[in-house]
Amino acid sequence: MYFLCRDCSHLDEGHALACPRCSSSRLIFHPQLPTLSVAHIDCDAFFAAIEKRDNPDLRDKPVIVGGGKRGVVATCCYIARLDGVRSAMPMFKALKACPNAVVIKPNGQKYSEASRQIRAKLEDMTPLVQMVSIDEGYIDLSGTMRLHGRAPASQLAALAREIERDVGITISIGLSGNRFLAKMASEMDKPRGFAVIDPAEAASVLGPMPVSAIHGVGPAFASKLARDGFRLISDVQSVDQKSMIGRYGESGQHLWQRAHGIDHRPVSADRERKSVSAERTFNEDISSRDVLTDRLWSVCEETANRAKKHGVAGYVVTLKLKTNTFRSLTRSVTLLEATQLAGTLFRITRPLLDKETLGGTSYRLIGVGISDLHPAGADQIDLIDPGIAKRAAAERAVDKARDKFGEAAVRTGRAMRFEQQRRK
Ligand code: TTP
Ligand code: MG
Repeated sequence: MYFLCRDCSHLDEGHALACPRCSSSRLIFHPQLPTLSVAHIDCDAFFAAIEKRDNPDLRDKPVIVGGGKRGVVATCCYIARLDGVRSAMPMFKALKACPNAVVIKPNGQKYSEASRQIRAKLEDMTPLVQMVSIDEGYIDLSGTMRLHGRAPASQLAALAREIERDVGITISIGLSGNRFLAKMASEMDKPRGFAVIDPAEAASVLGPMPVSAIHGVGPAFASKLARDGFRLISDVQSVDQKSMIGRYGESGQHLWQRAHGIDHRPVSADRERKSVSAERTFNEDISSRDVLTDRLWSVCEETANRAKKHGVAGYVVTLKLKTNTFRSLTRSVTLLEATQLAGTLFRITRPLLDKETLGGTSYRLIGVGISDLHPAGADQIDLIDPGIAKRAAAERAVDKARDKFGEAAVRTGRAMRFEQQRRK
């Protein structure tokens, strides 16, 4: 057994109760501490933590960060979470659950600055850093032992202390051998956590968790799995890979692999291109859901075309809207497999748009983007809809025809309706 002291980074063999160097009792134990090198870092209650840092009076109070009375909760501190407040909850509901919460409007500039500071600290350790959102990222510290004179686990403990000291907020760290397991680990011990999963123990650690704990398994797929008897990850582990492929195609294969802790995605520091997107500002503000849905389709096609041109696919799909009062909002969904297909982008973003058009708000801009980019594989499959393989083939056939005969060679019904409206 090995232990790591989170207060002085000392890593040694044994079963100490307190650190022999600094007497701290903040120790973690794991036999693979000296060897594992892929980590996921996620800030705790990020926006709320920054607000507490900047106003110490808020320290012991429940804090919610979000927009006005009609808005939603962006995040809240862990004190407010005790009352059941959660991200994306309507503000009126959050205030009902936690009436004495202090509500603060988001200050994007401050959060971006903290995010930049954190990224810089990670990049001081290795260039293999991949930030996937404003407050989380992956780092692959393989081969850095000699350069830094200590194991990745020790470097990460030091990183957490440095971020507390210099940025003024806490992070949670998950250490493992691949991205998926590192992310699962970082969620296990939040806040101010440090958890380790050795890929060899993945099956037993993941087994008791619900299938929905696997990133990319959305509510629709989870309920389909439940109907088929797959509620826990151990249910997926109990069948062989072939039968999962038989039931759900490539989606079944990916699910089976994740259930066994397998993830071949590398931590890729793609510094050149972080995202691909397309957006459109309207001549007149639009509140009709149907019209917005048509515009959504055309930005999905444009984004997909750009992604195909660059040969990339993205794991995160983002819908962007700007209201007639210039309020910007973004909604993101993470997929289990990267996509570059317009059909998938549309299926993912349409329900997000539907939610935002419930109140009859007028919008002046719509956009769709993909991020967490990777080189596109031959076939991008996502778990939400196993029928994707057929549609992917159809979409590629359309692309081929367009390459050969020009853009107008193949037009979807939706795009034609859009053009007819524009002509009118
Ligand atoms: P998260 O990392 O999902 O949440 P968090 O950092 O607030 O809390 P946790 O300790 O559980 O990691 O998201 C990072 C920030 O992104 C969050 O502070 C606010 C913002 N955000 C939104 O604006 N809307 C959302 O729906 C979510 C989930 C996050
Ligand atoms: Mg976070």
